[in-house]
Amino acid sequence: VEASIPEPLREAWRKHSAAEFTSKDEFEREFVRHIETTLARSLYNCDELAAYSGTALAFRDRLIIEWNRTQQRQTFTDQKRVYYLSLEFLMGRALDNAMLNVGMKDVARDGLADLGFRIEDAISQEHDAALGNGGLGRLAACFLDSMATLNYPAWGYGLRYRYGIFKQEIVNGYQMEIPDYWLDNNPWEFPRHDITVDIQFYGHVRKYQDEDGKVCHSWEAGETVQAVAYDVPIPGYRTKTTNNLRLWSSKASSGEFDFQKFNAGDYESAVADQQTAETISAVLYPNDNLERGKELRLKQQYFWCAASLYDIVRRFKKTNRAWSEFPDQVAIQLNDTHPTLAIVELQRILIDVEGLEWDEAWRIVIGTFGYTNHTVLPEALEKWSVPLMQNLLPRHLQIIYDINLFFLQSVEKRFPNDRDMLSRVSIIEESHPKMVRMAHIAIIGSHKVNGVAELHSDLIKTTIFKDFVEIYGPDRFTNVTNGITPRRWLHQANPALSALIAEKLGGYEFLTDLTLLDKLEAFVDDKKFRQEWAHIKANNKLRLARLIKDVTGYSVNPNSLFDVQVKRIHEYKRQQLNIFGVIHRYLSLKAMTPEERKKVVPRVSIFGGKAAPGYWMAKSIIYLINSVAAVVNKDDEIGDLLKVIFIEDYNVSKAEIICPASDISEHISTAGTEASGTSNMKFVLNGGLIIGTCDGANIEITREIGEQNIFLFGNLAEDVEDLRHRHFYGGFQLDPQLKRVFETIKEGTFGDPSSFNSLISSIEEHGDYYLVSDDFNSYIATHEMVDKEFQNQEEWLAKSITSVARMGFFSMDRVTNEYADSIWNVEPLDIADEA
Ligand code: CR6
Repeated sequence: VEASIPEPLREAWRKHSAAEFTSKDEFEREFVRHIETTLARSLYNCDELAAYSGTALAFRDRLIIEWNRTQQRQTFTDQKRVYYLSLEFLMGRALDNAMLNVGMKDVARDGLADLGFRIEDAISQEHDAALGNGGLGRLAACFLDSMATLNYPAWGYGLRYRYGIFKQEIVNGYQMEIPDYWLDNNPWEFPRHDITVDIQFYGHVRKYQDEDGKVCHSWEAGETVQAVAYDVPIPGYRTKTTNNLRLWSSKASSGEFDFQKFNAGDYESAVADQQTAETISAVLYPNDNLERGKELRLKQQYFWCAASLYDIVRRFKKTNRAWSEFPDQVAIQLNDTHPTLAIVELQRILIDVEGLEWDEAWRIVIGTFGYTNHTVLPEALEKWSVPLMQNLLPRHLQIIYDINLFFLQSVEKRFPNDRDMLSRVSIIEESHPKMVRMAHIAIIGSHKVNGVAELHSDLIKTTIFKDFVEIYGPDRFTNVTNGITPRRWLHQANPALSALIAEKLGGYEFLTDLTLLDKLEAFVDDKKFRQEWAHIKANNKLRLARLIKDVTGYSVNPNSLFDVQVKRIHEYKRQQLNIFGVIHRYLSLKAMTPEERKKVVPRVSIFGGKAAPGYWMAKSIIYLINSVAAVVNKDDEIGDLLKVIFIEDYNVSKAEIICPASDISEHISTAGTEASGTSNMKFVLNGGLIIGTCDGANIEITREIGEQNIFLFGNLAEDVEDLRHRHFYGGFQLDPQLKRVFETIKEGTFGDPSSFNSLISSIEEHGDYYLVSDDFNSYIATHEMVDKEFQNQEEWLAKSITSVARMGFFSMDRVTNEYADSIWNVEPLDIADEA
């Protein structure tokens, strides 16, 4: 507040306050000014990258003006805010999104044309902000877009990784990982060197008595690292609200200790300390649905939670309210268990620093937090070893033990003599070493726990968290089915389709009320509309065919059926089922007469996705796909009838080209393993049909669009356990068609068969945990139906249009409103109604 200018001097400020460009001419002026001053270039020296930067800087100025107004207004009205804590924000590119949200893309296009550039070329210069692995990180990004669009006072908090998810290169069929250094030329962040927090690690706990004789605890640091804030403005679509994403970067703290070393002439070691501190926010862990328990990861988690909470508490304290009002002012959502330490940290601040009594503090904590679970896979449930935690966060471990003690005492009272129950729900797993179960802290310390699709939310209540439902009753648990932002995933990715829909519905209101799409059903039988719809899909396929040519060198026939599976490579997502199916198709084609082949629908099987660098099975799946591609794509007898494509380095900006171009996409996880999936929604919203299992959000998509519009196959979640059991005890029968596929691989048709041994033996010999063999027959049969139905283009188009019309439910805006009403209890604040 000392930095605030006194009232008599403010007139001069107001007179010169920054203004937004509002016309093409003003945009051009801003663009040229940035090129000539900020970038120190000129019209003799302006390439496409500079044109991108100039455009981005012009738009950034607009965003930051709105950002300032939004923050001032939110502070002034002082109502409840939401804080979304996520270790991942998979944002993708920002410029196109900013232009569309602000409503100035046409202005920029014309302005750039005047100055000698194509807007598409400028847009494609931008490096993706890829601070996430997959669906979880992308969900966080969709949240930010939606919260701003709906005018919720909301902040995201995350880590400013120097390296995002690695860049994938395919070399001789194998995945190689290249570091993703993305921060050069990133105009979207504002360093806030004045907003720093000292974060402590290690050390010990000092117990003392205060003047009143109360026993207190103080955590004496062993090491201190500084967190520096970097702010990223988040514009809403056609609203003045511009929210904030605050990312923390680590730096050596300028404490005494370093200076002592420095003065003692130990320059090198002072620099080494600096580097150690900087490694905390250096790199995103590249695992999706897997936790590996590395100390640096725990350091990242605490660093980010502690900095964010310090910031949130500081903001709350400025309001001079009583602590009991904290949950009326602050809602914190935990994106998975990664930020669970925030629960412990808030309790620590309240009792150790602010001097509250335990019970009062704990009521505040529970009122503040909500926890979203994103998986039931056991290998993804976070556990930290007690010795590790003891060493790194000694005071937090004590508090965790106290939380556990009080919790177990209350359970004991309700369920006397049930020792098994106590050991099952305890925060501490009595293993060697003992482990802290983070999900248990997250459940005990939150007022709401939600899953991300109906089946998934049911599963967590009946399996992994069953005991907690007994303890707390069903009200603490709820479902909020995931969604996607239609701004990026329809309007931005598929402008032609968005324009066609707008033409039919009389405007773009559907982008902020996606249920309006249902009006499209009235046009399903409209011949001309169908043709236009088909034409847009054909163009999108051409655009993808160009991308494929660019990145793989293969030419594909754009009239083929485009069959797409793009997502992280994982055994549970079953890309192996897909590629075995492709081999089966290849064998069938080879066995056909030329006459029979004439009736075949040509197909392009398109794959994309990254494997975690240490996940060997996933890497051999990629290698198999590329090995099959190498054989099939040069088989002249087969020609266009089958092509296999692996698009390297699948990311958000590639997804924007791929999703609008699919005829059919694959969402084929073993039933009960995919919590929700969100790309399924993106493909259907863009007029692609899907083939899928009864898993995650596929089930609700089916309910919304109708089962005649989706290709479902495979065993149900309720039968999975039984089947797995039978594989081990009743013997295992390999599906005969899959057997033929395996024989072909073993004969060396796709190169040295030993490369694929573990892939095959996991099914043939090791219990086929993911039920590839059980589902193979129905998978193949369903693909035959796909071929058949694709030949009836009119019917296919009707399905495509009807499905899009019924996708309103999957808007992220519905999701955000549900969280706001049932978990956060926050209201929107439209800054346009300024007093
Ligand atoms: N991997 C789920 O697996 C879900 C997203 C977002 C995932 C996926 O089905 O759609 O979260 N889970 O809710 C985790 O990351 C733990 C994912 O992206």
